[in-house]
Parts: sequence; C-alpha cells; structure tokens
Amino acid sequence: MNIAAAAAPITAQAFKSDYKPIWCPGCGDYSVLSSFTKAFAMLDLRPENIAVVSGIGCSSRIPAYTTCYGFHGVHGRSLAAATGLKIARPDLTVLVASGDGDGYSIGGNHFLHACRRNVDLTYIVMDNHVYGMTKGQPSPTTEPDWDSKLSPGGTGLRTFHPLVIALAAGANFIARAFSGDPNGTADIIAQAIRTQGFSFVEILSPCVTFRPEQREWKTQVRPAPVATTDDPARAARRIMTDDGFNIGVLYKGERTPYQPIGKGSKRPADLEAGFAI
Ligand SMILES: Cc1ncc(C[n+]2csc(CCOP(=O)(O)OP(=O)(O)O)c2C)c(N)n1
Ligand code: SF4
Repeated sequence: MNIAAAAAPITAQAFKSDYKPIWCPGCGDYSVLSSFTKAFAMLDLRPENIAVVSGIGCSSRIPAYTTCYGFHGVHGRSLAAATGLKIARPDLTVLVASGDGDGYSIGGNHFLHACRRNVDLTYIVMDNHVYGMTKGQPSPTTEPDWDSKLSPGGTGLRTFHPLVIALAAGANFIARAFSGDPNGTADIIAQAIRTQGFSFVEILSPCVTFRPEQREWKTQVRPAPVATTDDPARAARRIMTDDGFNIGVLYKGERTPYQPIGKGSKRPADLEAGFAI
C-alpha cells in the first residue's frame, strides 16, 4: 500500500452509507446527518470504531445512513441499549440519536438516569417539537398553544425543558445546536464526543412537513451571548432564562464517567454464560 495514501485524512463521505435517506425534502435531519459525518472526520475516527444507536422516529433513521455500526431498536429505549453497549465495549465511540418524542416522552425516564449514570455516551436529540413519523402529534416540547388537527386549540400543557432537566440529572456536557448550521453543529458534536461522560446535544431540526413555520428558526437562532460555564448554578440560570434559541455549549462539567465496579468479564458471551442453567 502507498504510505502517502494510507496517511490521507479520512473524509466525511467515508461515513455515509449507500442508503438514500427517505426524509421529506427540506427536513432538518439531512443536515444533522451531514454534521455527524463531518464531526467523525474532524476527530479522525474510523467507521468500525463507532456505533450509532437509535429508537424509532424519522430522526432515529440516522444509523442506517452511516457506515458505522448501527442499532435501530425500539421506541424510547436507545439509551438503555447504548449504555449496555458502552459498558461491554468501552473501546467504541457510542452515539445515540433520538427525537423529542422518542427521547422525552416514552424514553424520558431513561434520559434522566442516563444523565445520572454519566456513562461516556453522546446523546443527540433532533428536536422538532412534534412527532414527525406518526404524522404530527404534539410532543413534550410542543408549545402549549400550537393549534393542529390533532390538538385543536393546543394542548395547553407546559413544555418539558430538556437542557435544564439534563443539568439537574447530572449530564456532564450540555449544548444546543441548529441543523441550519451544519459546520457549527459538527463542531459541537465533536466537542461532545471528546468530552468524557454523558454529553447531551439538543439540535433544533425543523419538521418542514408538520411544522412548516419552523423554517423561520433560521432567523431566530443566535450564538449564546455568554461563554461555556462549568458552574451548574450559573448554567441553570442561563438555560432557564433563555428563549430556546441560544446556540452553543452551555455547560461543561468535570464529573468522572461511570466505570463498572468489579473485575469480571464484560463480554456478552461471558455474561450470558453466567445465566446458563
Ligand atoms: C412502543 C411504541 N409506541 C409508539 C410508537 C409509534 N411511534 C413511532 S415514532 C413515534 C414518535 C416519533 O417522534 P420523534 O421521536 O419526535 O421523532 P421524529 O419522527 O419527529 O423525528 C411514535 C409515537 C412505536 N413505534 N412504538
Ligand atoms: S415528517 Fe418531519 S421529521 Fe419526518 S422526515 Fe418529514 S420533515 Fe422530517
């Protein structure tokens, strides 16, 4: 093999599979996919050293569109699968891809405990404030007055605040990104991967089919006006008082990631053998 060729830097394209995404034209998730692959190239990773785990939803289709290992599991349970994978294979870079329905409704309890456990995972939630795949039901981040055929007059329900909940539950890295800025989003994903422990990145990713008004997000987002902090109290005040459109790394802590206690083998085959009757 030619040495110069072997040393050539890997490109984002190397992380894209041959499957053509079936998202609606204009869906924000196309750009998020591109940010995933750019981040992997920026970090000079290799597809065989990465696993992308997901649940169910339009956003959860991402693993198939990469050349990395992928697990497209059941709705709301991606963090449980990814936690097991990372404990069994700490050598892998493990990312989890989710949507606001998958991650905050049915998967909400797993979200809390993944933050608390602080296993070294990167959790990406493509938040479009709606259940896209199942045709437009309100999600936990839907505005209370969003009027639709399925929620006439709006739900009237207070929205879930994922970033501040992640902070309170113990996430070690908290950021907000916007799909319309693929390079900025790639940079945030790369920082999240580099940070040890549980990293949470909320990406505003418009659903142009059921929330066409979200096309306006591009005029609403702005860089967060203050630098990243490692002070949780300051981060909480900052996140609680922003309007949901400040983009950047909002909190970066120093928690030591979870390491399983005990010297036993973590290989799945050995664990299974322990249950043999
Ligand atoms: C146990 C279970 N309950 C409900 C569903 C139906 N379902 C599939 S995707 C989805 C919501 C998807 O919304 P979100 O996670 O926000 O992703 P998006 O499609 O918007 O990217 C629901 C309720 C399911 N597949 N499994
Ligand atoms: S329904 Fe919405 S989230 Fe799903 S692919 Fe279409 S635009 Fe994207």
